[in-house]
Amino acid sequence: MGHVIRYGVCLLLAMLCYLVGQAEDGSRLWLRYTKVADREAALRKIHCSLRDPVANTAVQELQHYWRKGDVALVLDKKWPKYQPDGYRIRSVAGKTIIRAGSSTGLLYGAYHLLRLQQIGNEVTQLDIVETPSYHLRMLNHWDNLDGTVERGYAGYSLWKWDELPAIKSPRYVEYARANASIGINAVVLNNVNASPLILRQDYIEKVKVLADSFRPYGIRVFLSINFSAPAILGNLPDSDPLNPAVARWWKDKADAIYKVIPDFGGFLVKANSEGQPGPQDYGRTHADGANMLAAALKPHKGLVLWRAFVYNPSAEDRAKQAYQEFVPLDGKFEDNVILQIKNGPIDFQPREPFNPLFGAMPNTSQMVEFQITQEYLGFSNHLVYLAPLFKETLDAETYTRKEASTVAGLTQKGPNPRLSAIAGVANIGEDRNWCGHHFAQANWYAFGRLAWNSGLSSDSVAREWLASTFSPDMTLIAPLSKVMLESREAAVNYMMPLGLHHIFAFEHHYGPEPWGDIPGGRPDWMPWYYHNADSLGIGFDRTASGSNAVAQYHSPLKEQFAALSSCPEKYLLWFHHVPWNYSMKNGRSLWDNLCYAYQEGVDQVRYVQRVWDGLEHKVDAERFKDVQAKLKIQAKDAVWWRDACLLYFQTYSKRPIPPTLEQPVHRLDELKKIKLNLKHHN
Ligand code: BDP
Repeated sequence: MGHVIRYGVCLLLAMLCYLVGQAEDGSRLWLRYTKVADREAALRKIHCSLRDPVANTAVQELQHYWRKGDVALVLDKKWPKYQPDGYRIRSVAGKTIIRAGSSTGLLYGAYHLLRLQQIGNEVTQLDIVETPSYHLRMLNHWDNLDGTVERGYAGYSLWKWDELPAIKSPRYVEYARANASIGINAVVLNNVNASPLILRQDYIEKVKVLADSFRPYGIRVFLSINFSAPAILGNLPDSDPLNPAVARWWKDKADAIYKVIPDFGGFLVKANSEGQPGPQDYGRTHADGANMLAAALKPHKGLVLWRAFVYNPSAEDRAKQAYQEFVPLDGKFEDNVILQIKNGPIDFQPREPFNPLFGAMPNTSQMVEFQITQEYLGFSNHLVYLAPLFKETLDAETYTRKEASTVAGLTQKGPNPRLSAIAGVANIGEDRNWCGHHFAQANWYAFGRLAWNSGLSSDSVAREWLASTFSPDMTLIAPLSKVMLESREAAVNYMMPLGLHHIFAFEHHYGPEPWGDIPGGRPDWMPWYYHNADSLGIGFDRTASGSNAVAQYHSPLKEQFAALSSCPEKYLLWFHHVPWNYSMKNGRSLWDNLCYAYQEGVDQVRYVQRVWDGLEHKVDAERFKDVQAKLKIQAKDAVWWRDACLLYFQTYSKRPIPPTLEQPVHRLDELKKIKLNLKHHN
């Protein structure tokens, strides 16, 4: 009898697991292919001309999920050598042929086919050629060794350092597969604020297990390093890059890593930035530091990704400092060093002009770093689709050379045409739906797709993602792609319109705190430093009468940004301190425009809510409810932002909020009391 009961319980549990496994918890991301039944599979052939772990993955994926006839995967020896990830897909006599110069190209071709099938596209008359925009399409994880994630809003880290190397979570492979399906081929595993421990031999053994799990999906592993590791781990007296013992230590370390991870990618370095150690601790330059590491990695074809995110608490405008520090070093970096530059000159704000470093160092390889995790965009509570933000930077014209001088062009065709890269700070954690918000998955997806093809439109990527993740039903895609496309502008409106920036609450960066001040604290960490509101007006004067940051841009941009009349209004308060009564292009005063913008942001979020509510019968109940609940938070937050900013700025402008607009529902003194207890893991 006991047996029977136990058997019954087991059966019940198994059924439950099955049901839970099938539940729409978002864990399947955009990969909702349905498996081909064995009998159907036997009717078509998937043939491949080479065998290696990556090619085997391609074959396996097609075998499991492709239902439209035979496929031949063919290695093309004549494929251009420096575009190994490209492929051609052709339909020939009822068969589909994927040709590529490498097994990774075949894998990407296979995922392309599966995507077309999934979103319901025609797949029998294909002739497609694809070459990726960037060689290295990478995610940067800001994951700490204690399992927390800096600026992570989807739970703890996916990497279980305590369990590794013995236990291999099945999610390592699921993660790799999701990345490969959108073309991501490199990942930095750990936080740029790096613990030196990651380089200890026992950690390298753990990293090896992750690298082994990712390799069949064409993904290489990189590590963030701590510049003081030789002193801390190696017991050397210092970590001076010109000390031969230090250089030796790094060389030995690189050799030890490559011994267990032969395709290791290299090091990402945050040096002399926000308290991190670096070469300047010893009077050396960033180039000295980067080149010393480059020499250690070079024999193994490894790379150094050196971050340009540097600024000191000085009298100089923070927005100018990276340029001042790095431009004089142009041409001094080894050819396996890439300068990794945040999209804007401050710090992943809802909107920034592009970083003027792009194009200002013609003899140095440069790459863009975006933030996919929404540190400054409502964490995983707000629906903000980031493709338009990514595109805004990539498509920005820098005027720094005759051809290909957009940020995308410069980073794709730099001084070393065989080496181009792009990075996004991941928004992934151990949450069932990976990213905290179902729609945040779209930002992981969009980053990958744009890294693959920066020419894609935000709209087409949104539609593709919606079709794969929810349904190819146009009555769902049309309204949702529209709200996704507007969602970033909505966030700018309810947080920081017209070029305002960095008026977040201190440390956690979630809500508004334009009044924020910590007596004695670093000015460049205080909101007033950025908004400069006073009785006359608001905004940061970066023209010649102020910090003159405009001068870092190339003509005609510098003149355009410098003149109030020609400065794009979306950057107005970024570059100018503008009188409250300044008459804007629409004839209204600056103050009234601010009021309208904040209200528009609030209205836009309410519109998203209405659209979403109208789709209840087209979306599974679980995801419908999750998103609905998050939208409620977002709508409330938008009102909070509007009220906090307008009420606070009003203490300077002394002007009424136009009576045609919704009036604040909060009181400033109450808003000032809000202190969220959100942790910031450093
Ligand atoms: C800032 C984050 C901080 C990061 C830093 C960086 O607030 O947590 O360490 O960027 O990129 O935006 O290094």
